[in-house]
Parts: sequence; C-alpha cells; structure tokens
Amino acid sequence: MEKETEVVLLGSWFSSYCNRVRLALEIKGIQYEYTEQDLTNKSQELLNYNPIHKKVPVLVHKGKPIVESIVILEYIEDCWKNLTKLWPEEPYERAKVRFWINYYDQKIGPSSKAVLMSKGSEKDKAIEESKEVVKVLEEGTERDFPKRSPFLNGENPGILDIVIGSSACNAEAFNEAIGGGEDLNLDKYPCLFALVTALKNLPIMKQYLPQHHDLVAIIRNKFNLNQDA
Ligand SMILES: N[C@@H](CCC(=O)N[C@@H](CS)C(=O)NCC(=O)O)C(=O)O
Repeated sequence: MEKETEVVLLGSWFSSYCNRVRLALEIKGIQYEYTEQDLTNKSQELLNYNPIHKKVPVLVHKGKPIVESIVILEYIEDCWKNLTKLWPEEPYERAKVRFWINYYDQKIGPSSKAVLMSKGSEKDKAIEESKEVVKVLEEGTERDFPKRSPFLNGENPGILDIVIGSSACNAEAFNEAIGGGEDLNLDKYPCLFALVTALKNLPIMKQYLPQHHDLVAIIRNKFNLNQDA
C-alpha cells in the first residue's frame, strides 16, 4: 500500500470523469487522499496542477500532477501493475476497449450536452440523436465483447465498464432533470442496463454514487433547466 499522501485526487462529487478515477483507485485498492474542489471558485492548487484545462480530475502522485481522466486511468494501470488489472493486456482487446472509451467521450458526452443545452424542437432532435449514439454503443460493445456479463469485461468490471458506468449510472437523474420521460431510459438497452445495474450493486459504487436528488438539482441548476424544459 502507498502512503496516504503519496496519492491525492482533486475531484468534484458530481463529476463522472472524477468518479471513473475514484472507482479505479478503489477497485485496485490504492490508498489516496481526496480533496473536493469548488469549480465555481477554483483553488490555486487546481490552477497550478492543471494550468491548461483548469479541470478536475487531477491525480497527484508523489507531488507530480497527471490530468485528463483517461490519461490518469492509464497511468494508474501502468504504475500499479501488480494490483487488480483493469485494462486488457492483449493488444487487440486493448485497442477495442480504447476505441469504445474514445467513442464514449467523443459521442455520448457531447450528445448528452446537446440535449441539456437545447429547447423545444431542437431538444427533440437532440434526444433522437442521443438515442442513436447510445444504440450504436449498445450494439457495438455487444458485438465486440460477446457473451460477457454482467460487465463487458466479464464478472468483474474493467476499464470500459468503469468509464461507461460512472456516467451511465447517472442516466435516471439526467432523464429527470431534462423532463425527458422515458425517451432515454437505459432499460431499452439490455447490455448497458445490465452493466449499470451490476455496477450500482458494488459496495464501493454505493459509497460514491452521487445521490439521485442532488444530481438532478445540480444538473438543473448548471443548465438552467426547470421541470417543463
Ligand atoms: N476531458 C476531461 C474532462 C474533465 C471535465 O470536464 N471536468 C469538469 C467537471 S465534470 C470540470 O472540471 N469543469 C470545470 C470547468 O470547465 O471550468 C477529462 O476526461 O478529465
């Protein structure tokens, strides 16, 4: 075990980017100190450690900062190779995992943001587009990781499950915040639904998963949504 102060995570409770890192540290059993950041009034520490993007998460290992969640997740795997493996070692498997992580960050994130930022018919269009990118994720991961259940990695979560799940676990809060009815309900996507259900049942996830009502409130507040939006 590392000494407590050797690993510090600067994060924000509602950030799925931070929760991916937190989950990876927890699953590997790496001790770390967590410092919650106020993103409306950024600390000098955050600005010093991440002067380019000024965002969380930041992992500080022995005083050295590592930024960008996926870079951090690879760093954690490289540094603590002997602890629970989260990334596949076989190059083709690893390439497929990287592809879907990339797809998640490039397509799902922006399409969800488009739903949050639009209104009226634009919002309906954004919801349809969002459903389409989630469908591609569902079908593509099922094809690339066949018969792996409940996680895409099998019985235990791997890095792709962590990346998808940290954010997809918030789907119900997202739906409620946008007043989206059942349009974006995850139960329409059996593979994703199984992954999210299994992840939510992990004791560590229960500890860190943001509370539903808190999440709904912060999403509405951040994107100026009201119930009829
Ligand atoms: N690509 C980054 C995204 C991180 C990110 O967007 N963090 C948000 C919190 S969810 C943040 O720090 N926002 C502060 C800001 O934009 O000023 C990653 O993967 O780490």
